Amino acid sequence: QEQVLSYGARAKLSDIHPLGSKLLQIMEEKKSNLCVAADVTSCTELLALADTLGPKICLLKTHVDILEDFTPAFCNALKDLADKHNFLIFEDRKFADIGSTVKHQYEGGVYRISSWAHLVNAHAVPGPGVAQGLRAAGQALGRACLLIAQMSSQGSLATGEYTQSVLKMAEEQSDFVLGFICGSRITQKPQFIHMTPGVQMQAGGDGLGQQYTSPEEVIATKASDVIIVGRGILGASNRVEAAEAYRKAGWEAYVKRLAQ
Ligand code: 5BU
Repeated sequence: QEQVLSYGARAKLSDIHPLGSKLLQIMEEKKSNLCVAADVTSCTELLALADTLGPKICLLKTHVDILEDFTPAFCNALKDLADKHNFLIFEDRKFADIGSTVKHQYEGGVYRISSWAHLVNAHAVPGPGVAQGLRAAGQALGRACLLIAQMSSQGSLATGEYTQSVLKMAEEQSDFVLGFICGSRITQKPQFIHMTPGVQMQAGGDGLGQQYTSPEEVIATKASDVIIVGRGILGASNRVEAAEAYRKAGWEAYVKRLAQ
């Protein structure tokens, strides 16, 4: 029987990435393994979400390129809210090019992602250079990345041997890769943090390929660490109440898994 370590115990592991340790500490302190996917198109609405849901979440996930009124001031405001409510910011950019190009995309352009996002993610398709390019811009800033080992969408090609190769790539660059986007735990190494999108209380999909699994299934059965929830919360009439329901469900599933 495998030993399931608490988030707090994992935060103290000697070979954990400092940002991974920080995230696990936040999760333990706030009793939250909830990441909100803040998929709205206005900066004002996004900041309001960050302020109201901030106390309930460990992580806020953005798609900065869907904002219609992006300004650099928005990034500073978001950073302030992350400090105020003690959560980290994860830009779901899905970098997928050669190292040199992703380095530019990460630190430059209009968004200057490395200056405000604690975490980003990348596809492993280009090979190890994608993480090397990100590391060249992000490591000195204390940033880290997640590799996409599996996707929640129907017919995803990221399965089987591909997923295993992503794991190997992460192990070889664990000074910058602190975990995965995946549907279920892919390694028992407690240093790696597993995050799962495609989460709603009710099973189903969105008609465009998204497939949903419940918080309970994702955390207690699939042994992931973090639930990523967008429309399950954004589509509710009371978003704060919905976020609290997901936080509670995710946390109870974690407590159940710890007791197994
Ligand atoms: P939803 O509204 O809970 O379906 O939103 C899911 C979010 O997670 C959305 O921002 C997606 O871009 C993101 N996502 C995903 O759904 N599946 C994946 O495999 C990856 C990201 Br990687």
